[in-house]
Amino acid sequence: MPVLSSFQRIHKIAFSFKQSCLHSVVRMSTEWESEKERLMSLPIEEKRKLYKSDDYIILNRVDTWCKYFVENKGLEAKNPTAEDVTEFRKIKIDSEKNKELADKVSIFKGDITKLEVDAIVNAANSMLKAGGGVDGAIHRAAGPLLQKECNTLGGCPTGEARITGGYNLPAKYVIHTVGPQNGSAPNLKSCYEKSLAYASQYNIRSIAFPCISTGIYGFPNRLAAHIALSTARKFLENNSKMEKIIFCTFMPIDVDIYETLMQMYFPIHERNY
Ligand code: AR6
Repeated sequence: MPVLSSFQRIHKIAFSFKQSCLHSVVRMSTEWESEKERLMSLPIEEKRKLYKSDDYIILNRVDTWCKYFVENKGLEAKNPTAEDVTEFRKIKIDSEKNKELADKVSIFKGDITKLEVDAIVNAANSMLKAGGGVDGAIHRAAGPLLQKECNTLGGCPTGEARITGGYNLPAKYVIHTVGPQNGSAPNLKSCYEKSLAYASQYNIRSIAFPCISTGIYGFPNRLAAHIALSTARKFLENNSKMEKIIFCTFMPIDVDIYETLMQMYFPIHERNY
């Protein structure tokens, strides 16, 4: 056995320490990467066994806006205010597409983590660290590997979006977007645009949005709904591959606002506003 000098011994210890650090970094990143890859290729029946709860909701159990409108009598009596009409008139809609698009949007009342869609959007913070509200619910349902993947992304600025796997969620992907805390309408619009911009690259045909920024970040609910609906309307007019955009309303106030404003942005009957 060769006799090592003290310099060689120190060098050897330092080398093996470096190797073990490298190994643990590689092992940590491999854990979420390989699980993400495995889940993406699992047959749906196998994947369903991993969901945290059995009460997941498949896409065609979420009524289209058209069906919702017909089945919920009395929605027509919900009239927009004069300010709603002014806000709505800021975009020009292609009314030829009204009928087609009314089948491509939905209001869903409840927990976004239950939806088996291609992507759900998370109202995240700029550090992409699990917080409260919908963010907390998504991280709890997805499991700890979601945070591990988020940790590799280097955060996300306000108005931007980042995409990760959905892990134990019924949704294939989570798109994390950071809403404004100062009421900035352009930043909120950008959250919706940047989230939708992932659709073509990741072949996302169905996506569900919570009411971004309207909880802890305090954005006014009604203006937030106008921004969500107008951005979704313009996106759908120009992207025929998107099959379903779901507006996930969790609070009664948002249900009421969306039921009113959807009638302008996605009219079922021709009405001029
Ligand atoms: N499913 C759908 N919507 C939900 C759920 C759920 N399970 N839980 C809450 N909401 P918020 P923000 C609704 O506060 O305002 C976090 O700590 C909620 O009722 O979740 O963008 C992040 O880490 C409201 O309508 O998001 C950030 O620090 C909407 O989701 C910060 O909060 C958004 O409320 C982001 O604040």
